[in-house]
Amino acid sequence: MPTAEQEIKKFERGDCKQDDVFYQAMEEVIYSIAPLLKSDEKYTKHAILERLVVPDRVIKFKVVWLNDKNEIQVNTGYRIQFNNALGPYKGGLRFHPTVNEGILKFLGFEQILKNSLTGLPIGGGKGGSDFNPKGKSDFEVMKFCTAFMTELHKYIGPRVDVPAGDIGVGGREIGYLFGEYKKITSSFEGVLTGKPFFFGGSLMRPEATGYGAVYFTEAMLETEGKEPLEGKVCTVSGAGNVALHAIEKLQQIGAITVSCTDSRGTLYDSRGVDLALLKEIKLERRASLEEYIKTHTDAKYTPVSEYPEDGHAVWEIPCYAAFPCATQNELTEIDAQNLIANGCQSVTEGANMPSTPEATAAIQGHGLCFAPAKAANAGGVAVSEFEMSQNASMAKWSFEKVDNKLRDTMQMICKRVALTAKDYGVEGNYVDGANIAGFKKVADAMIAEGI
Ligand code: NDP
Ligand code: 2IT
Repeated sequence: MPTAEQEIKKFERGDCKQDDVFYQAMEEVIYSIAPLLKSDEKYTKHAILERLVVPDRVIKFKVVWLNDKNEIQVNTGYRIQFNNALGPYKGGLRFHPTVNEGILKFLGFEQILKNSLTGLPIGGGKGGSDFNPKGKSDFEVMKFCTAFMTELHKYIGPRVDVPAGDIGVGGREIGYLFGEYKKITSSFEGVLTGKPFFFGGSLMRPEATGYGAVYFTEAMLETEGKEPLEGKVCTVSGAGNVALHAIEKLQQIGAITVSCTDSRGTLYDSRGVDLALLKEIKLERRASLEEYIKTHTDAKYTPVSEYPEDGHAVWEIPCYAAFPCATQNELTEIDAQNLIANGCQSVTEGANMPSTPEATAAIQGHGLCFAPAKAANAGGVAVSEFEMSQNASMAKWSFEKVDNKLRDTMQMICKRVALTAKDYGVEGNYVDGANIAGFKKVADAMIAEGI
């Protein structure tokens, strides 16, 4: 039986820097599943790893659109249909200038195992574009989304591939994308999730990822015999969909959430952040967090230029629980050491792969609870699947129903991850538990479905 090191060697990386994040995600999974591969040779016999790390298809297309000055703009669009062993391809679209094939491969690969962990019938995919929505007018965003969908519509469908939001893609963008799909195909169907509520969206989808991450953390702390979040100081990074709803749920349960960040800097308000103001600044005005200190003069704003070397100001703030909710690799080894030194007890990944491998090792090595992204942020895609269900049956579920199902799903994932870790001799290691449980279900389906 090959060791994890031997398995990794099979997938020797080339010179392509873009693929670094994909290999980072893949290597973690290969190390985690080594005990499973050792205990059952069928996974090696059926070459599951070799098949799983290659997407079913990578769709890449040109997106040409006109800006407000009637100048022609050109971007690249992608959809990576990674694996549909468990259901239609499912995963978000990211609009950000850094988007490339490597980033989308990492996100799509993670999505396969995350979606598997939810127990719902959804496969894994991801897409997006290097389009930068920042500073664009609503009309420009609409024209870009329309042009993007002109190509994308050929490849998606409610039983084929169902995209949703991610960084830079929220209700506004999903609305424009949906409108164009409807126009081209003359059909009103659940081909995208994260739609605004009044035309087919699910209640709670905007809140789902952030709320779900907090539900997962509550379940994990209880399972690990640690004190609950009530009354505790929490730090959150990011100031978008995931971060703001994590803050909202933390405040609802009585935690004191003192921070958030955006691409320009970090905000620290020791009395607890003013969420209504944050929503106005980030969601309505789409402005910088620096605006906050104009009215809250005793809060502290640290611009990115003043961050510690190889680190981030937000993780220097003492806290009981940390919630990285912005982007990949935003929590480094130095950041992890700061958290540990300041007595942090728990780290929950709201973003996808926000911790570097070195940070994860340090956090786990010091006995902190660590909730990996593919388990902790699965609430978003779970409620996306609830939206697909509602669309298929022309139903509308209440807020309470979706919230209860979300909480149950997050508690179920936590239990499954913890039990799997125990079964494979790595009790308390939620990274290994999530990877083994997620992988096993997809792998068993792939074996049953043949090559
Ligand atoms: P949003 O676009 O709503 O918000 C992203 C936030 O992170 C913004 O505050 C943004 O700053 C900041 N940010 C983005 N990129 C960077 C960067 N390179 N450096 C520093 N800050 C950055 O995205 P979401 O909240 O939806 O997504 C956040 C994370 O959660 C991502 O990792 C995403 O993949 C993951 N995720 C999202 C889900 C969802 O349902 N939306 C589900 C599961 C995971 P600024 O405001 O300046 O742009
Ligand atoms: O990373 C993710 O899970 C998402 N961006 C949400 C995917 C979805 O289909 O709702």
